[in-house]
Amino acid sequence: MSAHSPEHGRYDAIIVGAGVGGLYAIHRLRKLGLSVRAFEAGGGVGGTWYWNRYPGCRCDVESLEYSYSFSDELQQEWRWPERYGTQPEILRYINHVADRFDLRRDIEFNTRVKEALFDGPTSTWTVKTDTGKTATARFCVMATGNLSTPRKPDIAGLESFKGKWYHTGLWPHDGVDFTGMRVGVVGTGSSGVQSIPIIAKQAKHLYVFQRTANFSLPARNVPMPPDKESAHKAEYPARRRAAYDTPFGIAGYPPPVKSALDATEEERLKAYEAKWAEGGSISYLYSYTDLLLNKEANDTASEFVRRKIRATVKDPKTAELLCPNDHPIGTKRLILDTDYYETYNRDNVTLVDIRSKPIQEITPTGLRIADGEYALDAIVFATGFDAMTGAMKEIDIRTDAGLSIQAKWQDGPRTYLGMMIAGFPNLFMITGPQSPGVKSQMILACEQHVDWITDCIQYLRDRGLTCIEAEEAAEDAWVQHNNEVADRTLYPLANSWYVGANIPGKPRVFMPYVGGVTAYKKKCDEVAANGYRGFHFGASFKEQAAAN
Ligand code: N01
Repeated sequence: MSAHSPEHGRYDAIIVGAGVGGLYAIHRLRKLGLSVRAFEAGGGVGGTWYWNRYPGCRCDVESLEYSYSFSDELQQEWRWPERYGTQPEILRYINHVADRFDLRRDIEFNTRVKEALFDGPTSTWTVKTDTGKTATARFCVMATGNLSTPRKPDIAGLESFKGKWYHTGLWPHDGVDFTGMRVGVVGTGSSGVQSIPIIAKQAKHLYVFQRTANFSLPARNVPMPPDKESAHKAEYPARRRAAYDTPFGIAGYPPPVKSALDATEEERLKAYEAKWAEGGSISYLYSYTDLLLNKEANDTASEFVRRKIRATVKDPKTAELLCPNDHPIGTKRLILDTDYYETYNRDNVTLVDIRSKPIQEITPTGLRIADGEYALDAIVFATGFDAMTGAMKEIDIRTDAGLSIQAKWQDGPRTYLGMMIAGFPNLFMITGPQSPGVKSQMILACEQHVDWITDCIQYLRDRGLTCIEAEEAAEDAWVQHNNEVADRTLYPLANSWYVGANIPGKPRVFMPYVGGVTAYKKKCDEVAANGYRGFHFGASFKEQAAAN
């Protein structure tokens, strides 16, 4: 079969996904002289920003930070119109990057990878797509994203509903006009909280079905101040480097210096008030050193936000329902909003508590909970994703030694550095589980992984090596380290998607690395500098064991 034939292509590297990570992987690996092919399920580039087009969708990291750093010309020339990028603006930027670096010619759109099989003797991966194509490559890079497998809840009767229903993560491209409709939103995570104020302005009546209240802070979005932009751009390279020396991969926030418990009540209120006025989640969590480590310290920050909710929402019963009380602030993704709590003061918005009265069924005309039926014309599921492992497990990833990702990860993900998996040679993940990815600035995280992967492939090529695989012992130690680091924090206390709590039956394992970007990058760099310590070159361990 000839190379690049439509039925079966042979490449040096296959990349699964053309979001932020996949695009940069195309760019870097191509520069290394590799032939690459990317498969993308969507009809365009952008990954999460391609799919999540719900009203109000906006990044919660400031746009001057949430952008690629690999091209100084790009970061100098691109103009971000607002403090936080909207979904359309970010997608426009990603499309610009794809065009500017001529990335599209190596991408097959509307093509979902269904299977990936590793062949030990030839050290190659063969992938099969839902369009009937196969492709073979030495390396396979999974740029499949962490929040890319939308989950609508299994509520009885949905198929009988006569109105329209939507998932925020699969939003129609031409938008939805809710004018004059009775709309139900199920879910109050970031997607719900961002979309609710906009939908409320359109709908005749909006019912928000809340199971768990979440903490949200005001984003304080503004048009980009020209002086802020020019000051940032004047020191862009230094700021990008500085970002790696921060826990969340975002520079510009002075690190906290003392415990919340060493401050007086008055000092704390002043500090929290200033952060509340400034807007932004990192800033708030940076108020004190121990907000994510000590429950008593955290209580002070959590209670401050609860007081703000009570002061904002006029109906005391609604305000109390909106006050989170089952997790410390910051242990679930801290949300940034525009007018979220204020929205509950509108006459056309009703908060419905489905914790005490769970949803029973969806009927042809609405949604029934324990105390009656709510008549609806449309339902929006802002119910989240099978996070971090969902996209990988949707693909049938196997080796000829009989391993499958489904079996290997049945009790939770196991990786070395969140980039490779013992037993799966030459398979790289961009921002995989047990890396800081979702707990950091995602574009920085993608760039760091792609740079590391590119250097690793260069190392192999320079030495005529064809295969690299994580050692089981190194993986075990990394998984243990991840758990120990997480257990020293308050994160495991929350029923979050970080532990898979939103998916019934998913093993409860804390998945992101929360030891901070600085420590993580240092570890990755040390591993590479020491000849890829913890990795084995050559045939798969399993095959070697079988041969001996
Ligand atoms: O999803 P979520 P999301 N019945 O999982 C509820 C990123 N993001 O799409 O908490 C009733 O956070 C569920 O209730 P509970 C960001 O990292 C970023 O909002 O499980 N309710 C919860 O309220 C974020 O964290 C941005 O009790 C059900 C909600 O649905 C991540 O994506 C914007 C239910 C799901 O919340 C995911 O956010 C958007 C059921 N059966 C997203 N099942 C920005 O950059 C679930 N729920 C700003």
